[in-house]
Formats: sequence, C-alpha cells, structure tokens
Amino acid sequence: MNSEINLLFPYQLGNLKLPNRTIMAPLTRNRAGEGNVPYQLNVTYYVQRATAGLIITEATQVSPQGLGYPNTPGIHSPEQIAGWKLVTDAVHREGGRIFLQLWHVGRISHPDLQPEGALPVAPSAIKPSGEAMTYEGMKPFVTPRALDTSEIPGIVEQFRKGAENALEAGFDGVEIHSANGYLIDQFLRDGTNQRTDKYGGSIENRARLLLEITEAVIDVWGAKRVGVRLSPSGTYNDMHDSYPQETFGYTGMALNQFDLAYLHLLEPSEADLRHGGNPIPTNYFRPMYQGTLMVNWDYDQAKANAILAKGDADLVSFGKLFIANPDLPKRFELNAPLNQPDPATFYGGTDKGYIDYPFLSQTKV
Ligand code: 8OZ
Repeated sequence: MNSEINLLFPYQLGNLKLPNRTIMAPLTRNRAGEGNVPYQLNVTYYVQRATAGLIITEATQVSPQGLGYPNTPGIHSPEQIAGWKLVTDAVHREGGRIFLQLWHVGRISHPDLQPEGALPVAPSAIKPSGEAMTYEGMKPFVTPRALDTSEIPGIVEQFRKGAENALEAGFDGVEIHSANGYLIDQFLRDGTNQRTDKYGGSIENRARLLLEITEAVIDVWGAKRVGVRLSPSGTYNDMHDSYPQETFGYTGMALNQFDLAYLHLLEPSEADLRHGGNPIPTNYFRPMYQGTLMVNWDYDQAKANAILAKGDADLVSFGKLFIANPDLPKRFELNAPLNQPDPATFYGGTDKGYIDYPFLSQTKV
C-alpha cells in the first residue's frame, strides 16, 4: 500500500516518461476516411486527448483480412501510414505519447468486408453467435475458414508488417490486441480453438500464436515499446474457455519472458458476470506477472486511485471517460465535473460526439 501514488503521478515506462498514469484506452470509433485511412477529423480527436499519460489508439487492422467493421483504420497501406503520421506528428507537437493497437479480427468479420468476398479466417471453423456489422447493416456471422498450419507464419508476418508500418508512421510503440474475441484470443481459448496441430490443444499450443506474434513485433520495436492486451474474463464476441485461470495464468507467465512495456488487462464486466463466466480477479495476475500492469473496466477516479495505491496495478486506462472528457487528467487534478458520454455517437458519424465534447475552459460555470 502506498497511498501517495495516484493517477496524476508520473510513470517511467521503459525509457518513455509518462507525465501521469491516466491512460486513454483503445476505442473503436468507426470514423476513418475512405480506404480506412485516418484523416484530419481523427487528428483533431487524438490531439484533443494529448494530455493522457499515454494514448492507445483504436484497434487498427494489420491487413485487409484483419478487417471486421466499417470505417476502422488500417496500418497496411501507404495512405494509412501517411494518415497516421499526421496523427502522431500532431500528438507529439502537443507533447503527447501514442501507441498503435495492432488488430486482426479473425472470425468477427463477414465476406462483405473481406477481400474478394472470402470467408473470414479463424483457428477453427466455429461460427460465433451474433451478427457482423457490414456496410449494409447487421448480418448474421458466417462459419469461418480454419487457417491451415502453413498459413500461420503469414499471420505473424501481418503483425510484423503492421509493427513496421507503425514505426514508420511515427508511433511511440504498439499494443498487440489479444483480447475481446478477436483472432489471437480465438487461438488462446478452447471455445474457439479445436485445432490438432501445434497451435491447438494444450495451452502451450494455444498461446503459441500470441508468443510468436509478440516476438515478431518485439523484433521491430524492442520489448519496452510493446504492450499486450488480454481479456481473461471476457465473454464478448461469444468467447469462452474451459479453464480460464489456467489459460490466462499460463499466458501471463509466458509473457514475463519478454520484459514488455506493459500487460493490459480487461477486468470482468457486469455482462461477463451475467454470462456465467468464471471471472478472474485482477490480483490473480499481480504475483505472477512481474512487469507493468495496466487495468481497464469502468473505473472512476476514486476506484482507480485505490487500485494504484493498493499496488494491484500500475496504470489505469479509461475509455468512456476519455471519449467525453478530452482533458480528463486536468479534470481529475481539479476534481472538476465530468462530461457524460453519449453512447449513440460512440460508433460512426463525424464531429458529433467525437471532437465536440467541451474542455473545462469552455464550460460555462
Ligand atoms: C467495439 C466495437 C467494435 C470493436 C474491441 C475493437 O472490443 C473492439 C471493438 C469494440 O476490442
């Protein structure tokens, strides 16, 4: 217990000095431009939030195959790299730090979104329940195509190339999206992975893809500029696992070998509890993971300060609060009132609910 530590304390993340521990969580907003290219609207949004200890961008597909939603940005074309460069330059000019989140959705896609109308790929041909968000609205998920063993090096290469492109685009680091039921998470959990090759079966095998991707991305960036995000208790995107404590205990332990920038944990949500998951408390990870732990789930300032003081986490990321409060660290510092986020404008659209939340200085008192 160190009651002096709070969200406004600086944090040394490798050789990157964070001015505070109030992190902007990765947030899908579906507002990239034509060709899934970031543009001026996105620049304004990120620059407004440059006082975060660290910005983690929205999930960004590493390849056309990795796409699963309309208007999410990519990091695989020259235009996308150039678009992201506008964002990183502007955030740096404002004194901020920004990591890109590398993403492949796996089965959470639809032929309408895939190159040449192909089936989405996955560890096993298991259809998620629910619907994909296509350009023509929601459509039922399809049964994905199981990746052949010979295709796995190509998946690792997609992440390596994405990492190289992120470096070229001027980011400060990258986060590997291994959470929320997307491709890497589909490999980790036995509900979606029924493979019989070296990428399925035992947890050592199911974690192999994540570890190979992590190594490839570290080759590009160095370990201290690479984070990994996991959702050990998550049920989102029709996910389940028979032995989550073992699955994620092994995964957390295995990630120790890399000396990463951080491990980012999504904590159990109300929905996960309702779905009868087997939620794993965050302090399960603290003794087994030796590096920096970042946590996320509906924290407010008091709860976040409490977990930092207790020592169960080093950094806290905020989603909805950063959507609605571009100057969140300042508001925490002044104990100022918070703008309320409007869920109707979370996904898609333009300025409204994206770049028009007022700063404190614009708030009438
Ligand atoms: C909300 C809508 C679409 C995608 C995630 C990337 O859950 C997402 C996502 C969230 O990690």
